[in-house]
Amino acid sequence: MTRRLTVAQAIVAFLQAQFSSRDSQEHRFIEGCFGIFGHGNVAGMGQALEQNPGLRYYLCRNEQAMVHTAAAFAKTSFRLRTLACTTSIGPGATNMLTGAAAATINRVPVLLLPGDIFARRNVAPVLQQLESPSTQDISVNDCFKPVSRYWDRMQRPEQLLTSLPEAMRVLTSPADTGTVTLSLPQDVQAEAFDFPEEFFRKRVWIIPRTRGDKELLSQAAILIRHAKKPLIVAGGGVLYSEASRALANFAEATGIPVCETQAGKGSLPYDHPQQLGAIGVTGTPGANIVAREADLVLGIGTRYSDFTSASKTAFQNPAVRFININVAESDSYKHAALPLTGDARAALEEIQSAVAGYQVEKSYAARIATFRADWEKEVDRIYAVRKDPPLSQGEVIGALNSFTAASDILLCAAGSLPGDLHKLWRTRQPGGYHMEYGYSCMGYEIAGGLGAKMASPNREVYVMVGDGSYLMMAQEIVTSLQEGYKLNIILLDNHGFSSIGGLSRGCGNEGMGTNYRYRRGDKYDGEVIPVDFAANAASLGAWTIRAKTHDEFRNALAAARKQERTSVVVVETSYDDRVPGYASWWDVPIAEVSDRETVRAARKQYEEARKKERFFF
Ligand SMILES: Cc1ncc(C[n+]2csc(CCOP(=O)(O)OP(=O)(O)O)c2C)c(N)n1
Ligand SMILES: [Mg+2]
Repeated sequence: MTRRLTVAQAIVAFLQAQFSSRDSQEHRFIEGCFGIFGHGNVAGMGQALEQNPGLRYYLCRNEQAMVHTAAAFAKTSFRLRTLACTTSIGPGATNMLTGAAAATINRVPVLLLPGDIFARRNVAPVLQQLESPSTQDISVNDCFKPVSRYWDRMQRPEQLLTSLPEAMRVLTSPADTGTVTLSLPQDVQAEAFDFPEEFFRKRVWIIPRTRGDKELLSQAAILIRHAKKPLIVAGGGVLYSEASRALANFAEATGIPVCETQAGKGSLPYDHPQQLGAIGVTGTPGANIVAREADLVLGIGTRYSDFTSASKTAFQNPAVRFININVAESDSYKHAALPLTGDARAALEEIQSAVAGYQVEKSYAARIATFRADWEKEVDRIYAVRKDPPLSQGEVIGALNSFTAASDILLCAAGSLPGDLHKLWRTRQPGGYHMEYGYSCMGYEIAGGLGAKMASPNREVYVMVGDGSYLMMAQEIVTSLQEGYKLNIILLDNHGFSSIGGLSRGCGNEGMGTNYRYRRGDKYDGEVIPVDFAANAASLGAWTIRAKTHDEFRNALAAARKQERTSVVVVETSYDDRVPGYASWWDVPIAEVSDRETVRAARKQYEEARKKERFFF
């Protein structure tokens, strides 16, 4: 039995039949397909999607944004589902590159279907085609290779029969997942073929809870039993594995404190007795001091990015050893760790029985409790700041945190907000804190908020976005209105890049190019350029309100919550008022020579700090 379909029709039919399953919970894996049409896909993928609404089509406003939306949808779904994205050839395709990189770096599945130049070539160069004098076997879609975990080009219809299952394997593989790019030449999309009927049969991809090696597990148990100052670093893998309960059980039974990376934040509620909060460059004093002294670090589902490892200065105990629980072997072996390659939940359950009876010493437990209490006081202090307008960012975070419900989702990506939120946000439920900080991509916020809301329509989604990020990509407000998904957007207007301005000054410079001011001669030190963000968002159709004082901000939140459509609260915040860093460091190389004394001084400090960077063998 065969079914005669075009390549595009076959893709649409195949994707509808793919399901994922974990712990016997089944989900349709590809929930729909975003896309912007052009000559590279309108007659192929566009035709197929129009003819077969079983794979729901979503129109967005920008191709980069739709990849962020798909990634946020997948992240909110703990990687058990995602969305596909179709584009025309050329600029439509390459607009997705940034989103592709972000998804791969964050280890979340997205399926990209960019249109491509003619396989048959005779009419080349077509509009928007990249020509190369050395080969005809190249197009702009080759740029996706390094940012995809799987990349393929469909030159013949029957290639789908081997390529689509491979795409699904990668997308549903906890270890390999990321961006999958299937490049679709526009003539091939429209070509018919007799596909075997079984190809379209329902297929369930079981997402395994892989278990680690027994011998390594017993060695890990010995290391834990001998540890005096153990620390758990909870990364995104804890959430993706839905291992929060297992982590809480293990931490409670052993007393081992837990700190969290950006992706892992919310693994435990903020008020859990073993919760030490954020670790690393944007970490809390307790987590960073405990990390510095730890003799055993149990990293769970973490990639140990430089923000977590404080550029390899976080772990200073000369005798420190690592045990890494991770689905990806390349992560579980990091820092010369004892590798427990496998699923976080499965490994935690196994290791808990292997160390039954072990508990940290009372003095260590008491120290953890003190760090926790001190930190809660510090958060209360920052939340309680009351400034005349412009408000401090910390107080805006505090006001929003106390306004939101436990089940709400806070979403953010770039600027000075991620650091402040990592430290200050009191997360109450797994998934309540959604930070894209693998790529920290300006523009992810509103597009990502849409994906989170599509995945969790019953939870309120709060998007915090800086004025810089907003100006880069706000257009998906229109898509949220079109689809009837309400976002609560909080726009913090500090007239520029507070984060990078601070970084520039920290490197001994003056923050050139980080303020939104008029040019005066060589410098941007004229008046602030007035941008009416509320009018801008209103023009896109959002309900908008401006807030200047603390009370106005709280009232605005309450009014925005009552709205049925996407709302934007615009609040002016101080550019210079920053939440401090606590007991950590980040390696940003400073000019080795300069005629500025401030740069030379910063370089001197930098060279000193770098001495703490470690290798682990
Ligand atoms: C796409 C992209 N371009 C550049 C950067 C580098 N960068 C990081 S934060 C930032 C400024 C963000 O400005 P804004 O959103 O206003 O946040 P603020 O720093 O003021 O808190 C820049 C340019 C980035 N992360 N992403
Ligand atoms: Mg800003």
